[in-house]
This record gives sequence, C-alpha cells and structure tokens, in this order.
Amino acid sequence: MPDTHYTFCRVCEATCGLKVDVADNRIVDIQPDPDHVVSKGYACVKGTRYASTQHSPDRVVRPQKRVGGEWRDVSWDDALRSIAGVIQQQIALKGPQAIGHFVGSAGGANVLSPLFRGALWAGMGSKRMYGTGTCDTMNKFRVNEDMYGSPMRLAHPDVERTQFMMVLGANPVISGNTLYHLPRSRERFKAIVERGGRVVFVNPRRVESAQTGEHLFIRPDTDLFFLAAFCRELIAGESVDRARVARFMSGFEVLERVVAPWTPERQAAVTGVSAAALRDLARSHATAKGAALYMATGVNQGRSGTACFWLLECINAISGNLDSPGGTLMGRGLFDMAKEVTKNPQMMVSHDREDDLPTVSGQQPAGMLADDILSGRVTVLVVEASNPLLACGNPGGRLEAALKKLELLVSIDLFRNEVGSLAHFVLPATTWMERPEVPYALQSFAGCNPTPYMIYADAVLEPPPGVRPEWWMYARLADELGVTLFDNRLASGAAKLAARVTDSRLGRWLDVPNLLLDGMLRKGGLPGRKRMAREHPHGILMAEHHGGDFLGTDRVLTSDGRVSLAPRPIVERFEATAEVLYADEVANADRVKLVGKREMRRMNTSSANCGALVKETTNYAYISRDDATRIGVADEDLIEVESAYGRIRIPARVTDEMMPRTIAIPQCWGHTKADGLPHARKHPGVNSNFLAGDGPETIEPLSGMSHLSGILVELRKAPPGSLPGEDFGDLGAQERTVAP
Ligand SMILES: Nc1nc2c(c(=O)[nH]1)N[C@H]1C(S)=C(S)[C@@H](COP(=O)(O)OP(=O)(O)OC[C@H]3O[C@@H](n4cnc5c(=O)[nH]c(N)nc54)[C@H](O)[C@@H]3O)O[C@H]1N2
Ligand SMILES: Nc1nc2c(c(=O)[nH]1)N[C@H]1C(S)=C(S)[C@@H](COP(=O)(O)OP(=O)(O)OC[C@H]3O[C@@H](n4cnc5c(=O)[nH]c(N)nc54)[C@H](O)[C@@H]3O)O[C@H]1N2
Ligand code: SF4
Ligand SMILES: [Mo]
Repeated sequence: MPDTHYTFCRVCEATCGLKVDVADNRIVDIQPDPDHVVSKGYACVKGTRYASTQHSPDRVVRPQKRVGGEWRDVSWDDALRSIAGVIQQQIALKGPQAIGHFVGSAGGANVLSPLFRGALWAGMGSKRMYGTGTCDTMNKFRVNEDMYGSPMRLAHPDVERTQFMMVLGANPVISGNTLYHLPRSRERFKAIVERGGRVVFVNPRRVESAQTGEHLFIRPDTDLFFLAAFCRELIAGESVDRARVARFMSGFEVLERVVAPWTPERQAAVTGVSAAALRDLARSHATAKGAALYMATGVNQGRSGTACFWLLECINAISGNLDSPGGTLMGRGLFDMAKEVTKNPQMMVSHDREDDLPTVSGQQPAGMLADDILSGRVTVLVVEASNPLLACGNPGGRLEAALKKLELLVSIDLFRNEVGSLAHFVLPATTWMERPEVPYALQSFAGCNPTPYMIYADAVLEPPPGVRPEWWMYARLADELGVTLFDNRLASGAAKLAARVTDSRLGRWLDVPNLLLDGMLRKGGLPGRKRMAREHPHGILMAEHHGGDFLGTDRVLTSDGRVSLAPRPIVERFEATAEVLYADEVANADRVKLVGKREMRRMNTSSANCGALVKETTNYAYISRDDATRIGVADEDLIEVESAYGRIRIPARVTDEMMPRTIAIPQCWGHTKADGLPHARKHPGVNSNFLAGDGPETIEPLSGMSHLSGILVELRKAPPGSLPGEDFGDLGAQERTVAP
C-alpha cells in the first residue's frame, strides 16, 4: 500500500498543492490536491509528471569530477576540499572578486539555499554573484527600491476584487505567473469578466491567457510609449487621485512633465495600438471600481524594462489604486522581508563593478558574465540550478568559450546539463520532493499573494545517499575555507557543525532546515512545522488583505516615507533615451522583431530531459501569415533567422496568433551538447539565444537586465539542403572585443 503525502509543486511559482503516493521511496502517482486552500485541485502536467524527473536514470547521485574526458565519482570530502583549494589559491592570486556565483530560477524556489549562498559569498568578500534574475525581472526590484525603498516591496494586483486588469508581456495561464502567486489564473480572470470587469492582454502574440477577456496586439519593446501615453491620458482626463498623491507621494509634477509629450497618437505610430483603443482603455481604467496593471518578462526583457515598470507603478499609484481594494496591494509575509533586506548592503543597488553597471537585489548582470571571464576578472564560477549556456544571450557561442577558460567551474544540479558537461565538478542536489519547505520567499516573506495563506511540507522522499541539499554544500565549503557565515561566529559555527554531523544521530537534533523553517513559521504567528504538516497539510488561509495598510505607514521605506513617483536615475534615463528609442522604432518599423514563448510542457531548460513531457524533437518559429507569404514559406518549412549577433535555422509554424512583423521562438531549446541529458539531445531543438547579444551595449544600465525580447531580426527561407541549428558562418560575433 502506498503512503499518501501532501506537498506543493516547486516547478513554477504557482506552487500548486499535490497529492503524492509513495511506496518504497518511489513515487507511484501524483495528483492535484483537491483540498489545497488556493490551488483547489489544479495542477499542470509539469507537476503531475514530476516522477519522470525525480526518478530519472540520468540524475547525478554522487559528486563527480572530470578527469580528462571522463567523469569519476568522488567523495564529498574530496570534491569540497579540491574546490576550496582552488578558491583559496585564486583568492590569493586575484582577490575575492575572482570568485563568481551564478544562480538560476530553481535556486529561487529554494528557501534555504539563498541564505547560505549569500552568506558564503559575503564571508569570502566577493560581490561577484550573477543569476538569471537579470534575464527575468531585476528591473522590478530596481524600481521597488527607488519608489518604495526596498527591492522586495513588491505590489500585486488584487485579482479577487479588481474590475479592470491589464496584463502586459505575461501569459499566466501557461507560465503560472511570476512575482505574485496566481494558481488557477484562468478561472480568476474569468471571474473578473463575469462580475462585469475587463481583463486585457497586451501582447504581440494572441496568447492562451487571452482566451478569457480581451487581447490587443502591441509591437515588441514599445510598451514604454504605450505606458507613457496611458499615464498622460489619465492625468489629462483628471483621473488622478490628487488628495492621495499630495498626502503620500512625491514627484508628481516631474512625472506629469516627462509624460506630457507622449500623446496617444504619437505612441500609436510605433506600438500599433490605436489612439482610440488606448483612450478607451484609459477611460475604462479610470471608471472601474478597482484597477490594476501588471507586467512581466515580455516587457522586463526589452530595452526599457525599468522605465516601463516605473510608469506602470506610477499609473497604479496616481490613479488611487495602489493600496486600495481591487487595485494593487503590498502584501504581508511571515515577517517583513522587505524591511530586513534594507539592512543587507549585498541586497541593495550598488555600483561597485569596474564598468559601473549596477548590482540589483544581489545580482550582477548575467550579460557581463562572458566578458568578466574572458577579461580574467572571474576565474572561478559556481553555478547553482541554472543553464546559462541556453538561458542567456550567447552570441557566437561566446559564453561557452568563456566557461572553458575558467580555472574552476562547478555545477550544482540534478543533472549534468550543458554547463555541467564543461564543469570540473558536478555536485548533486536534492529535488524539491526531498526538501522540507514553505513556498518560495516572495510569497512567504514578501507576501506577494492575493489569497494570503501558508503551507509547510515535509520532504516526501529520502534523497539518494550521495545527494545533498545546497545549504549543506555551502556550509561545508565555508568550513573548508575557514569563512565565517552570517557575520556571526556562533551561528556560523552551529551551521558548520550541523553540516558536519548531518549523517549522525546528533544531526537529527541539529537539523538546520527544520530549525530555520520552524523559526520562520513561528515568526508569522503560525504553529511550528510539525503541527502545520499534521493539522494543515493543505495549507492554512490567513487574514484577507484589503489594502489601506501601506501608504502613510512606516512600511514605505523611502527616506521621506513617501512613494517616489520620480526617482532621479529613472527619470533622467527616460528623458535621455525615450526620443532616441522612438526614432529607432520609426526607422525600423518594417523590420521583424523576435520574442520568446513559454510552453506548457517545458520549464525553461529543466524539463528538456523529461520523457513524460517532451515528445517533439524540435521547437518552432511562430510567424504570421503576412510574414510567411512575404518570405515565401509554408508551415514546417525551414527558415533562417538572423540578428546582429547570430543566425539560426528552425522550422516555421504559420499562425494567426502572431502580430505581423513579429516572430516567437520558444527559448531554452538547443540541447545539442549536454552529455548528461540523453532524452534532451534526441529532442534538441534550436537555441534562440544565439540571436541575443551580450556585453555592455545590450544591458539596461539601471537594472543590469539583458535584452532578450524584441530583438530585430531578418527572416528568409533557409537555403535548400540546410539543417536546423545555429550557423555563425561569416558573422564572427564571438570575436567582439572583451569589455575593459
Ligand atoms: N530568450 C529568452 N531567454 C530567456 C527567457 C526568455 O523569456 N527568453 N527567460 C529567462 C528566465 S525568466 C529565466 S528564469 C531563465 C531560466 O534559465 P535558468 O535559470 O538557467 O533555469 P533552467 O533553465 O530551468 O535551469 C535550471 C537547472 O536547474 C536544475 N535544477 C532544478 N531543480 C533544482 C534544484 O532544486 N537544485 C539544483 N541545484 N538544481 C536544480 C535543472 O536540472 C536545470 O539544469 O531563462 C531566461 N532566458
Ligand atoms: N510552462 C512554463 N511555465 C513557466 C516557465 C516555463 O519555461 N514554462 N518559466 C517560468 C519562469 S522562469 C518565469 S520568469 C515565468 C515568466 O512568466 P511570464 O512572464 O508570464 O512568461 P511568458 O509566458 O514568457 O510571457 C511573456 C509574454 O510576453 C510577450 N511579449 C514579448 N515581448 C513583449 C513586449 O515587448 N511587450 C509585450 N507587451 N509583450 C511581450 C510574449 O508574447 C509572452 O506572451 O514563467 C515561469 N513559468
Ligand atoms: S502550474 Fe506550476 S506549480 Fe502548478 S503544477 Fe504546474 S508547474 Fe507545478
Ligand atoms: Mo524566470
């Protein structure tokens, strides 16, 4: 008889409740948990088929060392000692900034790992921490810090009460949403429409989410002009809550001045959204009882993600919707993480890189990784839960060339992915089924959750004996390096001891995850983890959130306690670049722009090796009928897509979903080189990030965000006889000089 465990999925941020049947430490079945307090019986295939990843024969289950062309199993002690040895040698030779770290999206779903990795790097004195955060959403953290005083003061739409919701550059029905918790998004969007409200998706693709509500095409990377005009229209139409603005905000006059030139007519010329459509939306927004604008990766990854999110937050704020029912709310977590992080200089915007690009929320720009290695600034890199070779701009394979130059490359992962294949060591981590946890930090600690609730889940499975959680690896490495963690000898000593004795009986008492998770739950006034698991296995609903607890309170963490509508660095950049970008859009109006596309059965690169999910052997390039006719191709024909950085060949899918002069290619394919992902290699597809650039010119200077969406490309029919894949031929992109 299998045992039934209740847990929650950690593949995406929806963290749906799951019912997992287990026998002999193996998953027998995974079903959605019908009693989970928020997901209520919803889960997608990535969650219900997780057994195929969990029990994959390709999983790395012992530390591995590359010796010549071969992989050898080594003991943890040997692996960690060798790694610490090289780190010490490189610190002696080049200083601590030569020691880099790179974290991916699965590292963000892990609640304890960030504490230990941050503490180890701070303890070593290195600020060289990168991550796919700068391919994803660092613009939002930058704006939060400038407007509200903390990167983690992150507002979310009050989905349950709003009467007008506009979503730019996101597709929550497929993605599970990001930076606020929204399982069952389709149902919740439908409820808005059913109560007489409007939901509008502004997107260059008619996305699955827009099957509910309305859809409006927008040309990629022009949201800046749409949002500026939307803001101007609200101000011109007297839809500003003047009393609220005067009482709680600063900088309104500056905002009013800088958006003044951006009329609905002017934006229409580059966005493709007519002035009439914009005015209609603005009217509807102004009269709705509760309105909320939301944006995500599609806009974040443009050239002006920071300015776009600033304008979007200003629209929410000046219209009286910020901190109001049906508008956007500042949630409360188990403790005030937003306030806590302001005490940690590692987490606040700083400019200590040689090139003055910022570190935002603890991350340096991923788009500078290749330059930093090729210039010799970084000689050691530890990659946790990431696959930057596919996930980041990689013009001409430049990032691969850089990784090969490192003195030491370590991959902490479940599998030997593309990065692992080049690494000196692969360190095997536990899966989320093997970890006790609460949902990831933004939900649990920053409260980005329209339905406040908490859940704690014990580990469902015992990990294979050679596998360890990340916190343990960092604590053991700190021990080997003689580094003090948390700037606190006592806590550091306890953590190191706990890691040393994990496998002994003492380890059961000094159980770090359980002690920390217990502390977190109790801080939020909840029962400890044992009672949570026993009495609330489907989660526990917490007090509903009605707003009115942010503006004018000490939760606004700016120096004057007011929401800043005109942070100087953002306004200055907007004024310096808006006209230039506009002229560029006018000049390039006839050209094609590339965007990404998330697919239901794939999570970034993580699920590529999962036989239960991935059946197709390739991804496709989605193009409009107009474009197909213009370049003379039909469905399934191979097309060539070329940017200033690279060239790929990929089969086409001709569809009415795409706005003419745009193309969507699902990213994070192109598994041609991982020696530990056999299924993925038989279903390789093509890596669209060969078309993205890297280096200073491609980085948004306020947030360090990479430019991954809205890239100008040329389309043509592929030459007869050519094969899918990349072809840099005469392009020579990898020869770009290294940034000084
Ligand atoms: N063109 C384009 N590029 C993009 C994007 C886009 O929209 N367009 N999106 C960007 C975004 S938002 C992101 S977040 C990145 C995603 O890219 P990454 O952040 O690199 O995430 P994944 O590709 O999913 O890689 C995750 C790796 O983590 C491993 N893993 C899974 N769980 C665990 C765990 O618990 N512990 C450890 N140690 N490893 C684990 C998996 O096996 C896999 O190898 O891609 C970015 N790249
Ligand atoms: N199934 C699945 N779920 C996932 C992931 C996955 O890989 N697969 N990845 C996870 C991760 S790491 C993240 S960060 C989240 C991301 O969650 P989302 O941000 O919702 O990600 P996408 O589904 O890629 O939606 C981005 C949308 O932006 C549109 N777009 C592109 N450029 C522009 C533009 O310039 N302007 C506007 N207005 N729209 C634009 C695209 O057409 C696309 O529909 O999803 C997470 N969930
Ligand atoms: S929507 Fe996200 S959290 Fe829910 S089951 Fe699917 S992958 Fe897991
Ligand atoms: Mo992401």
